[in-house]
Amino acid sequence: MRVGYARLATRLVSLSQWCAATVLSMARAENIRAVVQGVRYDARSSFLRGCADAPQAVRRVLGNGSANWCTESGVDLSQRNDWRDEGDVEPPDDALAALEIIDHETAARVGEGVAVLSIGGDHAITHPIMQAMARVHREMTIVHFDAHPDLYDELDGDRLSHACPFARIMEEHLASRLIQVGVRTSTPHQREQAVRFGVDTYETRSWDGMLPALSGNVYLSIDVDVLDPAFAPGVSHHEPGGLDVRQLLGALTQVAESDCTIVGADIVEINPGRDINDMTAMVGAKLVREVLGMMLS
Ligand SMILES: [Mn+2]
Repeated sequence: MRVGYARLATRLVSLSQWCAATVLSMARAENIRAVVQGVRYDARSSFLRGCADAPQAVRRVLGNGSANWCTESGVDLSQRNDWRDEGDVEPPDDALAALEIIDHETAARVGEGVAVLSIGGDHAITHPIMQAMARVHREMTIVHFDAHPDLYDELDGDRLSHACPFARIMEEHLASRLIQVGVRTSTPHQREQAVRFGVDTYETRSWDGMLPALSGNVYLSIDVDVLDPAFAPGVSHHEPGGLDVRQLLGALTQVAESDCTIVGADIVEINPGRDINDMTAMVGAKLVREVLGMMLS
């Protein structure tokens, strides 16, 4: 029976690889340049769960008629056929199984010329997403917006916690450069980790609003708690003293105007159970529109 299972497993892997290749070639045939995926996973959250409901909350306000589908620079996403929403990835709570599924699903979507925008989920999802991205794209620069550096070696014994993804990403050399913007909670341990991994850190207390020059392949990871809780109350970890939405959009504009290619992005840690009148879901929706517009420009 063992041989039988092994053979079946091999066939399932071949089948899934064939499906992934087919999806990719279909995407190319249709000129799809960006896809959106929801990642309904919040089991690695250290404080509160609820982020798994963010993809629906963001999609609901994107489609409820309260705003149009134009980016600030005038790209009307409702008139474009070069992007599509591929629905949700719904991993089980088990960390290793979840990582494998998120990696696998992302791998089926990412390609040369096809960027993937993920709506999280807690920040743990960025590690398996980057595993999939790194098999396609070399020498990626991550621009990471967050109140927290998420560089813990482990938190409460969990090395796959949402507080650890950037330690795992840098250890596995999934990116060649990590730029962190908006950090205002770094512990002595995480400061050591930042030095160890050569992180380029722009702390909120001293940031002048400027990003360093960017080139090559860029991945954007946006934890919405980079914003002040006044502008985005619907997150698990309120950290006062954060950016306003315009400062974040200003930084994204600098990325858009630099000589780089945005190969992927995630918008994570929105917790609808903590939101007030969809304020934070609307911030998420705006970020989806702006980042999609950047991917398609
Ligand atoms: Mn955070």
